[in-house]
Order: sequence, then structure tokens, then C-alpha cells
Amino acid sequence: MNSGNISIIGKPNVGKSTLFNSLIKKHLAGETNKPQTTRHKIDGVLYEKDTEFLFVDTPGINFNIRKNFNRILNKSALSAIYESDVIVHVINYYEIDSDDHKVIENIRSVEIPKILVLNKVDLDKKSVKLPKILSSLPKEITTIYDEVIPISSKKYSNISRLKILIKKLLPETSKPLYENIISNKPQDFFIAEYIREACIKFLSLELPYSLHVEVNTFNEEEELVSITSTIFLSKKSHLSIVVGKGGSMLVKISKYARINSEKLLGKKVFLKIHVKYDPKWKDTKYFLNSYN
Ligand SMILES: Nc1nc2c(ncn2[C@@H]2O[C@H](COP(=O)(O)OP(=O)(O)OP(=O)(O)O)[C@@H](O)[C@H]2O)c(=O)[nH]1
Ligand SMILES: [Mg+2]
Repeated sequence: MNSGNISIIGKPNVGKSTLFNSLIKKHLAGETNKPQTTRHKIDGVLYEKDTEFLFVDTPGINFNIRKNFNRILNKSALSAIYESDVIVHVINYYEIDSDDHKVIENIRSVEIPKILVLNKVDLDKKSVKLPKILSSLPKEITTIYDEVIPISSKKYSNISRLKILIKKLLPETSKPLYENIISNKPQDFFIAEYIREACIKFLSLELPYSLHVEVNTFNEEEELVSITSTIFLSKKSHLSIVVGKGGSMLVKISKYARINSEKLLGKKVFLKIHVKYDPKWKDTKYFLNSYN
């Protein structure tokens, strides 16, 4: 059989998490139209016939490294590259800009098989642009990659073909490495991520980057999982925005997170969310330990 780690990398917002979720056929990673949605490496295991894929979604590599936080995210993404057996580099199909080139510079001399994925081809409604783009890809780029493939993560097109290409590049192993698990991340990590994803989806752009979510208690019974969690905010004025008129925003966030949690856990979920003002959440042990 073939088995190994596949890192999914690229600049922010190109669709890495959407691709990751499409590959593993589960909603594990947050997908939104705002950059820097992913903050942690997230792994997901897929078993298919005689292949075991361990896909790793990573934070978008961001070259505005004046911000300390971006530096932490980049370190997390770049470390995934070195731990992988295959690198999947995702770009928007319609452009290779300077930020994509910077990612290319980071992987150019890494001796691990690489696939260039041109994502979002569904936007090319009449299929006019793609053939031109494929035929005009510069040689200095295509020679870096073992394979180049256009896909649409959102519409699931060419995903099976991508899996075949990955499989060919994975090492052979005598037995499975990750028997019977969905992910190496604990279940409460995903619950916190669903809440954060809902915040990014439903709240204004700058607010989600100034918040953090922790799961405080997680009690699993036979038919019900009871979870309490806290959203930490850096600004006092954000409290009323997150809670909303008569609590309406918090109800919306809670509903989104609960539905996704129930799908993941396969049980009814009771989810209680507290909201707290704490400008120092980036210094908390819980947050910092999450990068170890
Ligand atoms: N039309 C189209 N949109 C897509 C496709 N894949 C992803 N998107 C959209 O692109 C946006 C970004 O998707 P994400 O999966 O969150 O991107 P990401 O690269 O993980 O972003 P970061 O985690 O912020 O680095 C979302 O609005 C997705 O719905 C696709 O194949 N087609
Ligand atoms: Mg992402």
C-alpha cells in the first residue's frame, strides 16, 4: 500500500482549506472568503482502497511579516512542508503573482515531490482562459513541479484525478500508519474552530482576527455531548457586536457551530458559548500551547 503526509500550502485565500475538506470529504477546516482563516496546521486522514492519505491543511503563507502573528503562522505552514512526503501548492488558476512566487522560492530547492494545483477553474465559465494559461506557464515554474493540475475545490472537479497523482508520489508502506482515526487533532479543537469560522463568516472583517475561542468543558454521554466554550475578544466594544441585538448574533454563531459539531461527532450536541473581553488572549497559555 501507499501511505504518507501531504501538505497543502500556498498564499492566503486560494482555497487550501476548501481543497482539504473536499479531499477528505468532511468539513474539518474553516473555509471563508476572508484571508487568514486558517491559524493552525490541521490534519485529516483518508483511507481509499490501498492508500492512506494524511492531508495537512496549513495557514496561508503571508509575507507581511512585520506582524508577529504572521510570523507564527508562516512558521507553522513552512514546518508542514518539511514533514511531508508530497507538497501540494495551491494557486488561483488565473494568476501567479509575487506572493505565489515567494512561496515557490521557499519550496524550489526542497527535495520532496511537488504538485501545482490551479484552483477555482469553475470561475472560467466558458473554459476560454484555462487552456491559454496552461500552455503559457513559464518553464522555470513547471520544471519545479512533478505535476500541474487544474481543479475546482468548490465544485469537486478533478479531485479524484488529483488523488491519483498524489498516490503515485506517496511512499510504499507495509501497513497503515494512522489506523481508524479521522485526525490527530482532538475533537474539542474542531468545535472551537467551528465557532471561530462562524465568527469570521458572520461578523465584520477586522473583528475575527481579534478574537480567540477556547472549549472549556466537553462531556460526552451516550446520546449527547455537552460543551461549554468562550469567545475571547481584544476590544470591549466588540462584546455587543458578537452578542447582537437580543443575543441574535450569538444564537446564529452557536447554531452554525452546533450543526457542524453534530455532524462531526455523530451525536446531539448541547453548546453553550460565553463571550469575554480579554485583550491579552494572545499571551494565554492555551493559545501559545496550541502552536507547540
Ligand atoms: N469559485 C471558487 N471558489 C473557491 C474554490 N475554492 C475555494 N474557493 C473560495 O475561496 C475562498 C477562500 O477559501 P479557503 O478554503 O478558506 O482558502 P484558504 O486558502 O484556506 O485561506 P486561508 O486559510 O485564509 O489561507 C472561499 O470563499 C472559498 O469558497 C473554488 O474551487 N472555486
Ligand atoms: Mg484555510
